[in-house]
This record gives sequence, structure tokens and C-alpha cells, in this order.
Amino acid sequence: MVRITKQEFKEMFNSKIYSIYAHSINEATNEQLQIVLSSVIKDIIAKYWVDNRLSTNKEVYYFSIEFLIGRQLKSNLLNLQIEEVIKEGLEDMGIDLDDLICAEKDPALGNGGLGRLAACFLDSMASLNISGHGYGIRYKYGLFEQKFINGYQVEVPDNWLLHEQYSWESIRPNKAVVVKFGGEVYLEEDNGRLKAKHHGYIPVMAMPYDIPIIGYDNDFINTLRLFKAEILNRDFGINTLYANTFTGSYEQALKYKYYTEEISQVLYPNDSNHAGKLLRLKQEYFLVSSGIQDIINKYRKNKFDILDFPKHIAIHINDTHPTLCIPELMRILLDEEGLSWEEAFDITKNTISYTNHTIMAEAMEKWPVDMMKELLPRIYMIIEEINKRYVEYLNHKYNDNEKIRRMSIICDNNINMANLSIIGSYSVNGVAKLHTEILKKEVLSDFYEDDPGKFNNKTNGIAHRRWLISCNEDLSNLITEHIGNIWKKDTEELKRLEDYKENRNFLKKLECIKIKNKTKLANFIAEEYGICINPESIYDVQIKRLHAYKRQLLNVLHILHLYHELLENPELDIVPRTFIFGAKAAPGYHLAKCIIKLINSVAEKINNDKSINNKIKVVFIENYGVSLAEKIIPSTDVSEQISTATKEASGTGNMKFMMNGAITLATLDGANVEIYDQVGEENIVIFGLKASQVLNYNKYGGYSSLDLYNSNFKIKRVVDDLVNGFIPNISKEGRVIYDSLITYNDEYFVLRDFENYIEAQSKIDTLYRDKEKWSKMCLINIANSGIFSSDRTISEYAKDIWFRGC
Ligand code: GLS
Repeated sequence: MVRITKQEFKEMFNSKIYSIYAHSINEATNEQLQIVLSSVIKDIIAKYWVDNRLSTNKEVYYFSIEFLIGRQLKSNLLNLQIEEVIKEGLEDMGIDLDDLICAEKDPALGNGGLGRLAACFLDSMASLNISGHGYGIRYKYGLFEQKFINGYQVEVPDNWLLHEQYSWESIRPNKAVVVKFGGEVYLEEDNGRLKAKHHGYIPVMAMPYDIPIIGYDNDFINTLRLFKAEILNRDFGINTLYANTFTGSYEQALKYKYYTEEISQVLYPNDSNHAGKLLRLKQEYFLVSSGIQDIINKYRKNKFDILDFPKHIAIHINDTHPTLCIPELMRILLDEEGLSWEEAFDITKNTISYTNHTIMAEAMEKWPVDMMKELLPRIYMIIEEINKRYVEYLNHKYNDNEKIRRMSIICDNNINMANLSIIGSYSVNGVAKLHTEILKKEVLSDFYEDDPGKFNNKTNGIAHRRWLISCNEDLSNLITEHIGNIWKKDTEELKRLEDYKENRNFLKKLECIKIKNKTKLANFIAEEYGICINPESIYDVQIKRLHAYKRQLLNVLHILHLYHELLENPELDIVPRTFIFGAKAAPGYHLAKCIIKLINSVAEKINNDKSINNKIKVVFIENYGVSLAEKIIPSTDVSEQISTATKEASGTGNMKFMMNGAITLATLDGANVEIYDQVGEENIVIFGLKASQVLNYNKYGGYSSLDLYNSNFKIKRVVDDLVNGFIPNISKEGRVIYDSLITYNDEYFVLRDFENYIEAQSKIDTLYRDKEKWSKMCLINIANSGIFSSDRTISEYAKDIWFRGC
């Protein structure tokens, strides 16, 4: 057990503040005090961290271009189980722990679900005593900070690295490696074998920064290693290695510095979207090569036989962004370890596993052959060889040119990264049952038919420690008072809460906690945005990236519909509603930005219209991210999960809301289907097209949004609002949105699902009126949310993928 007394802590804290800042507590800012506290905690855990790094068990390495870890202080204290001692120690010194928790910067090194999932997985691996480490990029600028100016999204750089430092990291210069870009590769005769020789490349130093990932109550600490791109030797000197490209002048040295540092400068702000830019390819290879070299260096130190690599190492690639792990591992095995092609490919295929996170066509990574050839000549040669051999295999097995085109890695001068990931790995999984079925039957059906055993499902999960124990303390305490502590380590125990579903006293307590959380959020919104919301109203929340398929538009069109109903009949009997949005749009995603402007303009109009008696309010929370989610989710009544069926691979916000006792209003998409299976139809509100219907429309057509518009008065009324001046200041944006719905036939079936959504919303209104029944529904949701802990997901990855056969 990590143990520390209050006295020891205070001494450490006092001496640390002098050694870091050379001044006393009284002169320190909260940011400084938070940095001191993190540093003390790092000292406290140092021994455990070192011990863990020496592990010789099978190790898992999780490669991800994004890690959205959120603030660490509170969750580290929780996992170390030392929150009370630290809180009291700080109190003695006149410091409020909560102030320090809020002073921590929130590292936004991810866009949304994919990056947050990676963070939850790290938490679970450490908590389950699995040696599992993350590899990522230490972006200087994370996801942009969002500001609203006149209702428009404006992006501001996110300077999360205060004075170039992050309080939880430790730099490891002795573990730096060199990543090579460009140049030329020749195959030269060496001892009777052809060996690849790489000349004239540009070397980039990958400097590791380690962040401890602390397990829950188990003294187990893993590492998230983030690489920063730097010049070689950090000295600016002229280096013969890059003399070919940067010819030695001061100007050239500066160019070199720019070339290298640019690589880890900024996170690409796209979610589920492939930008296809050269810099992104550099980032991908930088991540992959740094990580793979690091693994190999450690492996060599352990002196294991290289042929046993898959017995000791599991490498997991989080979507296709780290797919170059496959040719990079091949490169090292062939060129440095001197293995044969067959040996190298066998090892690679048995080491690497792959998760697919989306079926959206625009997210499928494809790289132009020329770009790959020029930037990564050796890697390209290897990809070409893998492809050649695979196509030979296909030719042998099938006599079907179309099929072979679909399955090959290189086609039409593009490299298809999903195909490379499948061909070079032993396991392919989707992230929810429905998504995996769609992969098997539709998107990847050729591969599934070829090798069905490779495919499996791993429904996503969330770290319940952050998303319940830490962010909703009152609820967590209520649960513990009634069913004891075991659920914190085994969330299936939450099921025992069902024993209380007829217990009015318990249901009342649940309701009181929700009201308390809602009041807290109302105070926050009043302070931040000057909008007064009513904690007795239904908090109806949609927080996630802004994307057409997620259909924030459907939500806002329904708000307009309600507004019209209220204007026509101010006495209309509805439960007051507060619609809350939080969403960032990719800076280049025009339609998404128009929708943001629309929501803000609708909010402005409705919130200032006295005639509707505060019956509806609309709040768009600026700069949505992990820390805000931790505030909003515990106070939510209705969780909006309304994507077009088939489009949301899983969703994870849906699970967080459910675990905090919100009722899900959803389409049968992604993991919503499994939430439905858990709670039963009385405890969730479902609407809209099913996946099979959407797939049919996509295949055979038959949908006309214009017909709907012309035949349905309610639809026409809200769609016309976009262009008739009813909502002020959206003339351009309204037209863009109108066109997406009518001129371009409503790709995401917003209008097709509209009537059904109105009915579902009115069902929510009816259900909420019976408070006790509502509370019972909330309870059933919480009780059945245990399966969505990422501990369950990670146990499945461990059993079925990383350690199978061990
Ligand atoms: C995503 C999917 O869109 C989400 O549905 C999914 O929950 C998440 C994690 O698996 O991955 N894919 C993606 O590119 N971004 C995501 O959030």
C-alpha cells in the first residue's frame, strides 16, 4: 500500500515548494501549488513506478495518435487512496484541495471518443494489474480552445504546456531514439544477403516524456510515454547525417529545427475524418517508429530470443493511425535483426492487433503511394512486398479481380491502411456489437469471409472511477452505503441496486442527489454565461463532437418545433426543459460550424423571449472537453444519443450518462443497442430508423426529403425557419443547412426521423411527470451500467486477444 502520514506529506510539500519556486506557500499561486503537489505525488509513487517498469511479463503496448487523459490530480489521489490525508494536510497549510484540482490544465491531446477511450483503457489496464503502456505524441498544442464570438466558433490555440512543462511528466533523455525521414534506400549485398541501406535521410529525435498511470488501490503503475520531436543532439550544430538535405548554413540549421519540431507541434483537430496531409503522415510514422524502437530496445536488454517476440509483446493499434507499426516492425526484424521475410512477417502478424473505430468512408485512411515512397522509402518497399505476396495468395484462392482490388493494400495509387491493418495483424475488432456486425457483413465482408476467426467484438467501456466515483461523489457514496464497496472493483455488483427499486426512500435520495448536481450546474452556467436555468426543469443534454451524423441538427429542429407550439399556445402544458449542448467542430468543417451558429442563434432568440415563460432554455457550453463533461454528466436527466443508425460505431458518452442515472433518448445505433438490451424497453426511449432500414436506403435509394418537406407541415415549418428570417443573423448559415436537408436530400435522414423524434421527446415529458417512476428508471440504468466499465472491456481484450493461449 502506498502510505503517507499527514506529517510526512506536509514536510515533503514544504520542502518541495522551496526547491521548485524558492518561496513560501503564501506567495504561491494555485497553479504553482498544483505543480508542487503533483511533484510530491510523483515522489511518493516513485518506487512503485520503477518496479513496474522492470516487468518481464508479457507486456501490452497501446499505440494511439490521441490520448485524452483529462486532469490527473483527483483521479490519481482516488486511485492511490490518499485523498483524505492530502486534503487534511493541505487544509492545515491553509490550502483548499479543490482549488488545486481546478487549477490543473486539462491536456486536450485528443478529439473525442477515440482519444478518451484510449485514456480509459490505460486506467483499466493499470487497475487490473496488466502491464500495459501507452505510446502517443506530446503535442505542443492540443485540440484548439473554442470561443463563441457573435455565435460563431472561433479557434484559439490551446497552450496546455505551461512554461513548456506538464506537471505529471518526467523527461527520459536516455531513452530517446532517432526516427528517419526521406532519403534513399538501396539494397546492398551483405554476407550473401540483400540488405537495405538508408542514405541521406533526415533524422528526428524522439524525446520521451513519461506520465504515470496509476492503478486503483493496487500499487500498480504503468506508463504513458509521449514523444516530442526535436533536433538531433539539441545543440543546433551541423550534423553530417543531415548534411545532404540541410547543407550546413545557419539558415539550413533553422530549417532543420523547424522541420523536426513541426512534427509534434499540433494535434489534427479532425474526428472521424482523414485529412491526408503530409504532416499527418509524418506524425503517424514518428509515433510508430519511436514506439517500436523503444519496445525493441527494451526487448534486447531482456535478452529474449527475437523469435519469441509475440510471446512477450502485444502491440495494439488504436484505429489505423498507427498502422505503420506493421512495416516498421518488419523493417527492424529484417534490416536490424537479419530475419527472413517469412520469420519477420510471422512475428509481426502474431504481435499486432487492430481495432476499427468507424465505418465512415471519409475516416478511412488512404495515403498516396508517391507521398509514402518519398517520405518513407524503406517502409514503402515493405508495404509493396506485403501487398505483392498477399495478392499472390488472393489470386491463388479466388479468381475474382474485383474482390482482389477491394482487398489489396495498394490500389489506384493509394495505400489502404485498413486493409494493411487487417492483413498484418492476428485480430480485428469493432467497438460495439452492431458495429462489428456491420464490419463483418458489409464494410469488411471480403476479409471476414476469408478469415472469420480473426474478427471479434469488444464493446467499448468507460473508466467508472473517473466517470462515477470521482465526478459524482454523492451518488457514489449513496451506492456504497447500500451495497458496500465491492462495486468499485467489480461493477457487476451494481446490479444489487435493483433490490432498491421499490424503496421510496432510496428513490427519493437519488432524486435529491440529481437536484443537488443540477443546482451546481445551474450556478456554474449563471456565472459563466449569465443564463439563468431552472434546476426543476429537465436537463436534456447533447455533448459530443459536432458532426452531421450525430444530428445535433435534429435536436435543434425539435427545439424550434416546441418553440412554435409554445408561441401558438403559451399555456401549453410541458415540463420546463433546458437543452444543453457542448460541441467543437473541426475548423474546416463548414456545415458543422453553420450548425453551431444556428444553435447559438436559436438560443439567443428563445432565451430572450419572455412570452414563453421560461418553459424552454437553450445553453451552448463553450469549449466542451473532459473537465466540463465531468460537471455536466452527473446533472443530466436526458442523454441525447441520436446519431443516424449505423453511423456511430459505439459512443461512450452514452455509457457515462447511463452510469450517472440519465435516461437515454436514442436511435438503435452503436452501443445504444446494448444499453437497450441491458435496461429493457421501459427504461430507455428509442426512436428512428433501424440500421437495416438505413442500409437499405443506402443500397436501393427511395428516400426523398423534399417529399417529406412538402407533405409534412411540422417539418416544413422548422425547415423554413432556416431561411425565412425567423431566426436572426443566420441568413448564410441557414441556407447552407437548408441545402444539406433539401437540395442534397438529407444524407443523415434528419427529416425522416423527425416525427418519430417529436413523439419520443413527448414521451420523455410524460415520463418525467411521475417523479418516482422516473427515479426508478434512473436506478435501473445505474444498476445495469456495470457491463460498460472499461474494466470489462479490457478483461476481454486481455483474455481474447493479448494473452490468448498464454
Ligand atoms: C470513434 C467513434 O466515432 C465512436 O463511436 C467510438 O465510440 C469511438 C471509440 O471507439 O471511436 N471513431 C472515431 O474516429 N472517433 C470516435 O470517437
